[in-house]
Amino acid sequence: MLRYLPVRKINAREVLDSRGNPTVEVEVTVGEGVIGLKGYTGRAMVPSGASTGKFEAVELRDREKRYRGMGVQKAVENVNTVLTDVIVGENALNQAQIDHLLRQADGTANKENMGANAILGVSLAVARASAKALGIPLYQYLGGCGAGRLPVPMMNILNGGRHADNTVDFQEFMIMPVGACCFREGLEMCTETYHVLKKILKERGLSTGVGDEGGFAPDLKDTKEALQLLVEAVEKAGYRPGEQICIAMDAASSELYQEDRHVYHFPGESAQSGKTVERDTAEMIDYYRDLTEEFPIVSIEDGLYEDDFDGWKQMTDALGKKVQLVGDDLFVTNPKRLACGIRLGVANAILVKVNQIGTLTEAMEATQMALHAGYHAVISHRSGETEDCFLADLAVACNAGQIKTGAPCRSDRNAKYNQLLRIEEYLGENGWYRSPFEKTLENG
Ligand code: 2PG
Ligand code: MG
Repeated sequence: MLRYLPVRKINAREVLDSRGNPTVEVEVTVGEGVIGLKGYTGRAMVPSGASTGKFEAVELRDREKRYRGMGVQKAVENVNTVLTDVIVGENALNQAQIDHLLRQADGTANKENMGANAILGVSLAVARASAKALGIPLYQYLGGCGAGRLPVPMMNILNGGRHADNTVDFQEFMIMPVGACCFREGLEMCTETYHVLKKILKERGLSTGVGDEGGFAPDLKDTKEALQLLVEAVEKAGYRPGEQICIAMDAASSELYQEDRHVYHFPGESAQSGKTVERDTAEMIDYYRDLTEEFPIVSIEDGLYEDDFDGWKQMTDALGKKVQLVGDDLFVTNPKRLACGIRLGVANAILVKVNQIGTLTEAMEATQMALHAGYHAVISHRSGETEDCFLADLAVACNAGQIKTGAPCRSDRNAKYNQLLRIEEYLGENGWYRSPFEKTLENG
């Protein structure tokens, strides 16, 4: 049995992400020199957000002239010097210890010294190299023989907020193929709907240009118009809304929140209607109730401000039995913030983004904590992505049941869907796909 798989070499470089911003890529070589083993190299690339939560681990940027301050040469250097010194010689099979050492080398709670982008690159590449050395797929290395649940996609086909330059205030309008028999069929259903939506927009003279995550970004009157378009596209694609395909939204409401006045300002809706549109916490909750009564919405992410645990509690009490309430900026994949939310009965699901917390171990801990507490977990991309599809394997490894990774458009998004198609094929009869809302929907 292979017990010791030493890390031999680490090399980081600056590459580009899907938005044309620099990001960190790390290669880790393990095993060289151990009798009977050759060297195996694992590579990982780090994603990057736009609507970043204020409690996220720190993404280190150079803030120099090149790349308009967005360079990551300091993070790259941190990997190639300090982090390499700490990790070379360590056992790659002990991911928890690797991640512990990385955090220790940084020494801060939010990873601001080394940069979470530097730390995460090493953490993920170590896992990839280990899986390679063992000759097993990444999802199996991470999740063991119990890993087999293909996630239901939460597919963002209409973009707004910080991800597009249109008048749609909420950030993401997504479709979920809950009635599909398997992942492959779910992907098919969503992709057909996506193309139908494009046709509808075109016929109405609306823009078919896409936002950062590949969803369309037309100028619309308000949220209801976006939801109506989704329902229409689902129907015209030949599916039953609310039964075969449901709707999920990411309000990303921290972006709309005015801290000084405790209200949510809707700039697009205001511009379209010619009067200022603002909603306070109670009005936001009423608004969501109204929307969920009118449309087949099963999930709302970041419905309220990232630090308003009281408001979140009210929203959970009001809507939590009927709708999945996902904490993204609220929990920032941080086991400590999630534990607090679980204790208070706040939200009922977590969005898991590996770069929000900065190590694989902590991201997996947050996912397991959520699932054990009866919360849902959605494994998620960032709006700035790369061709790396680590999160597809992670979703299956954790049996999370849901993945959020954009529209079926742009290779950075499709890389994840394509990897899930492969995994479903590898798993064969050991793979399974089921709606995360089965019980909720049955119980009404
Ligand atoms: C979100 C994400 C991903 P960003 O808010 O959920 O869709 O966006 O990566 O910009 O934070
Ligand atoms: Mg979000």
